[in-house]
Amino acid sequence: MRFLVLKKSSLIAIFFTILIISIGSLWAYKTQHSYPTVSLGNSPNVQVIELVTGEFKTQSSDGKEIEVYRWDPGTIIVEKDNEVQLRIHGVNGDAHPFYIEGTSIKGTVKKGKETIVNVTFSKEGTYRLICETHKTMENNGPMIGYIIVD
Ligand SMILES: [Cu+2]
Repeated sequence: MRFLVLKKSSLIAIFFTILIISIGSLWAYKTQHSYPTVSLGNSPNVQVIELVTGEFKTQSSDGKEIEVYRWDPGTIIVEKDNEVQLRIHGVNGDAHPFYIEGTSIKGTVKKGKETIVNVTFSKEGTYRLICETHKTMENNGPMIGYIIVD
């Protein structure tokens, strides 16, 4: 009969190696099930996205004021066929009447108020969230956000 003889220090090293691998696997498994980029509402199936209306302001070299309103974040990514809730907080600008291109969704975001939009996209693509008041550079825009449905 043959015996495998191990030193005590080898046994300790093997034990710690197994322990570190176990902790690593557990950590990898847990992070796989977390959602770091979106907040989830009451229902785990609803993708809740918080947006604000922002503003950039500066002066050109000849002293002219340049101003642009923006949706922030300017680009969001959502899942196809998934219920999405946009919570848009009005910060800069009094009112932003908007629509989402390719859908029947319309609304207005007012300063100090929250506008909630529930939407489910059944087709993949890039949809534009457009403010009707600030559509172009001449009108303190383009206040256009991009919704990527994947
Ligand atoms: Cu606007």
